[in-house]
Amino acid sequence: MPLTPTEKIWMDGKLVDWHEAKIHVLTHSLHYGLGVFEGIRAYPTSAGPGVFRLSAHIHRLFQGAHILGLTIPYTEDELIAAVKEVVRESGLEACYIRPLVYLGYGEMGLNPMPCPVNVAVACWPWGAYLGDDGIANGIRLKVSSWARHDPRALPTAAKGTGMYVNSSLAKVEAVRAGYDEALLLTTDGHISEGTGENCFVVRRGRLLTPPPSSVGALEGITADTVTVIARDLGYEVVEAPLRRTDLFMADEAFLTGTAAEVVPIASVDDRVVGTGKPGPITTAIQEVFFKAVRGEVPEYKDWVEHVT
Ligand code: PPE
Repeated sequence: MPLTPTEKIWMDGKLVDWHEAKIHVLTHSLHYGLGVFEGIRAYPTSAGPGVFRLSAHIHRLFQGAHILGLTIPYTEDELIAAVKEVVRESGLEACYIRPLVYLGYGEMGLNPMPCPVNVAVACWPWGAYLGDDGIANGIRLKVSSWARHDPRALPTAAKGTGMYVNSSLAKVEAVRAGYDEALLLTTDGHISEGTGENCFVVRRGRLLTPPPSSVGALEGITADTVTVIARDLGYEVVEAPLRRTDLFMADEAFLTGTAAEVVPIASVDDRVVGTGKPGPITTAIQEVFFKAVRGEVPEYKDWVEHVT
């Protein structure tokens, strides 16, 4: 999906033309990958674009920075305002929003402390991450030969930029082998997460998802959204350690993420999951999710944060 430029990118408090939003090649994070980012979506609502769970995403950005030892030189409210400004400037009703905190130009070497902490916020139109067909009919998933990095080696609770090398390795392997997405296991063989999504399994009417902190998965905001929706629909949702065979034996399974949204899993390692078609619980959750993000569900309207 090639990028479609929008008008402006927010860089350290200023709106810069998209094509002028440049950094020096000796930017610290470009070399060593110490940075933190977010992925947020805005959806069209009856009151203009609404940013879905904006405050929760900005809060996670600050928590990630705290974990990585980075001090963001703005408040959460200032970055919330920056996101709203960028979305307003874009004139888009629906977009993907990318706040990025990185170490800028200053010194080289592994001690990042002398470098300035810079912040940028961009947005652009981004369609279905795993394809419209994936959302409607399910995706083909492959268990990766790459293990998810151990939380003792890298703090997986932070959405750290350099940590995505692990996701990219897995994604490329899966795509080259003809699959839509990769699923990463922990080094001891438990399901962790997709390259950019959390994983849910449905068995005997119950939803199961791995406990993020023990399997090195990100605590997904979409996973939290889906958990609330599923419980409100009357389903039990539990965190449980899962292995790949739990996917083979599942009645239904799906992935969740801001970019990916809610995507049914049609097969794992060429084994059909359930009937191979999106199951009734997945479909029911998808239906409420896509209404909630558009501000169409009264009990979830606080999740939608308008930009004006
Ligand atoms: N795990 C990982 C590793 C991850 O990157 C994401 C989001 C999630 C789980 C789901 O989290 P949440 O968005 O809060 O539900 N991945 C972001 C980046 C994707 C990208 O290609 O870049 C996203 O979905 O925005």
